[in-house]
Amino acid sequence: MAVDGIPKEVERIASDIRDMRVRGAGRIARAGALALRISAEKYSGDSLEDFKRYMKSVADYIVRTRPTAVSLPNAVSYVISPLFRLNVAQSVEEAKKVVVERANSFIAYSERAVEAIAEIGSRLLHDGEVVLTHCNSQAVVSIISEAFRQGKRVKVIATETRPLFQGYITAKMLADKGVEVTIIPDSAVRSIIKDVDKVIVGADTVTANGAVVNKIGTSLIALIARERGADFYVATETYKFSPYTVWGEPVVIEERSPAEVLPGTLLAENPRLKVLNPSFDVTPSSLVTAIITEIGVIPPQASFLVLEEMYSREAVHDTVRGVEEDV
Ligand code: RUB
Repeated sequence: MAVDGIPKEVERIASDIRDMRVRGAGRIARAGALALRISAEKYSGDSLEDFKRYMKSVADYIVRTRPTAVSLPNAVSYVISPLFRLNVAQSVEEAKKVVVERANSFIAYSERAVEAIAEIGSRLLHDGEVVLTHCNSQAVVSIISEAFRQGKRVKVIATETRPLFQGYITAKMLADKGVEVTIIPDSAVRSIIKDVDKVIVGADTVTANGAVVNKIGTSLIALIARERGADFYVATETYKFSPYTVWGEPVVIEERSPAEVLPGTLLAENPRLKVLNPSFDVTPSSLVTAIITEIGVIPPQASFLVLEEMYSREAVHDTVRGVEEDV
């Protein structure tokens, strides 16, 4: 639903996220930051209070597009919270400048983080190894691409990732670079795990207790990897760690349309059929070997420490409450 006064470009970004033309937690976060920057640049009023109210409504509108990846509220909060928490601006012009600078710095940080993850993660891969991945994660693709660039002949198994087949995107990205990739049905993971050295997946959210929320099916793959004794790595930027979980807020698992699972004609022919389409699941920290981040490879049990360092106890509280209450 659109909000009064929201620029067309921002409505377009929101619908791109909602309809998954922009997808993957990192890209979603950067799109959110860009939407806030465009909104600030296009604002033409001269009341600071009105500007803050407007930015808050844009922020809410953007965050509502997809509920699971915490990268989106974290990016939005990074961009606009100084206006509310620190009262940094005394005029609309100053406030706009703050939003534009924060959006730019978030986007630049996010891009550098993927490069750092590629560099760090590539050290974990060895020549000739077979890596299995699920869905399409920019962080994972960057690690495998970097290892391949260094001359390591890694082979990749990509799950097709039903119902929307993001595994095809991963396979195509890697095959285009020359990596040998095989696509398998999701249900074939247990049959082929004996050929796999390492599993690496991305993340939409990492909770304070080190659980990883990622594309539906990830937790089954983690169980299978554990059964076989294969390492199960998660590659993620630190802004996908959720400060909200420190305060006990549950991660909302997005439920998408039944039409993604069964064609509309079959649904119409079978009105008594029920379809569930949860988009993500939760892998407990006990199944995760390590998390590859831009600040290093950490045990999942260290997630709380990452959050504490990033936000500090007080700031975590502000992130959860500040923006909502101050407007
Ligand atoms: C994408 C998905 C990805 C993470 C990480 O789900 O689960 O593994 O978002 O991706 P969807 P990245 O296709 O539903 O958005 O590393 O690119 O942030």
